[in-house]
Amino acid sequence: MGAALATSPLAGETAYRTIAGTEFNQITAENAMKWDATEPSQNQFSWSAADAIVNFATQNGQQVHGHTLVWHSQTPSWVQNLGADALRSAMRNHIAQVAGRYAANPAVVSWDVVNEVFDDSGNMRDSFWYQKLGDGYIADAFRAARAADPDARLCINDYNVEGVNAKSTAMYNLVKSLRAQNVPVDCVGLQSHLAIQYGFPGQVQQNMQRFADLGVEVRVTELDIRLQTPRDASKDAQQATYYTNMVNACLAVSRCSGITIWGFTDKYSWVPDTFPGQGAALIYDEGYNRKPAYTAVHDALAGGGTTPDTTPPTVPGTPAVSAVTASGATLTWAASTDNRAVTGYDVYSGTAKLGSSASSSLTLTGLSPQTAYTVHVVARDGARSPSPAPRP
Ligand code: 9MR
Repeated sequence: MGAALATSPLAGETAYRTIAGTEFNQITAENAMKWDATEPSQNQFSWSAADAIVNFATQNGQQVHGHTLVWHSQTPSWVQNLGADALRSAMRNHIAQVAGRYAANPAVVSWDVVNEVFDDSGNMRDSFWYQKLGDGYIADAFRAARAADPDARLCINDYNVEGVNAKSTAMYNLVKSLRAQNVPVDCVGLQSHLAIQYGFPGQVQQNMQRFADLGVEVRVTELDIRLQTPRDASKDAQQATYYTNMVNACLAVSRCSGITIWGFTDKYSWVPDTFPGQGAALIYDEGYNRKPAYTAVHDALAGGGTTPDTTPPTVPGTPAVSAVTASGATLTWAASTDNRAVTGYDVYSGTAKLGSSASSSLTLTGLSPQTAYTVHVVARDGARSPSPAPRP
């Protein structure tokens, strides 16, 4: 269980240091290991903030996930202004110096080698890296990182790749193709900057599993779940459910190696600056009090450990049908409840599964025209114990 840490409160606030040092066993530098922090001018390296993170982890028996070697953002203009050959050399040198500095340090176990190489549609991002070097910079960066730190797990990291969607499928295809070319990609980071008003992404567990089936580790690397401020009890509860869902998805996939929250206190979060009117995305409030989201994460982890979950979800409500077309229909049902969390629903006709949904509604397509269907809905929880006796 990890957290991203910010340099200034880590240096100056006792409450921040205490929670950061005791509640998490892995940390990520929120900004201190990025290119603008570590190599602000060419070949002039600045290690103080990055070292502070690594030293803090060492003092507290924690691991460090390095973030990030090659990114289009927070990269100084001197890098962006280089020509192709000089850019390639600067990238290799940066990776050699930054990953190399901590290669012998047992605390530093992994690196985000490249970050956010896709645009929002799942095409290659038209960054200065791509414009000058083509997509070959990705394989090149991984090989340089392997050479710099042969023992570190090397990751590719991105946002909006949590569920099954066009962008995560592009990521899947890239990782598959890199590994087929023996490029040393060991893990995929699902950033997971979620928002309760946009719904929980569909098929997170299935998405993690398809990456796992390629032989790579998966990690939730930057989890936060924002809402439209101010908080209230109902938003807090929905946020807590989303945290539970994310932890349960990871627990259900053996190659999901952990979860890092992007911060831990609402006092320090990138969200309000980037999305005005939104925030409160983390598990502690601004006064370092635990929120329902904290309890959700804690209980999901405890439940996934020594105590098996033997309580199935309650039976979902009878599905109501609407929007009937020649070959489709929408089903909606009253949600199940569960002692931990409902993770999804499956819709059956007899023994045939017609579809699955993360929410209490599903639009069926591809049905036979002029045909009556009798369907029932089954709820699932994180232990994958289905709800009792399907209800027609
Ligand atoms: O949280 C980081 C914030 O303090 C920085 O100003 C910002 C600059 O781009 O980067 C934030 O962290 C990002 C992370 O490095 C990569 N994924 C998205 C994160 C949120 O923007």
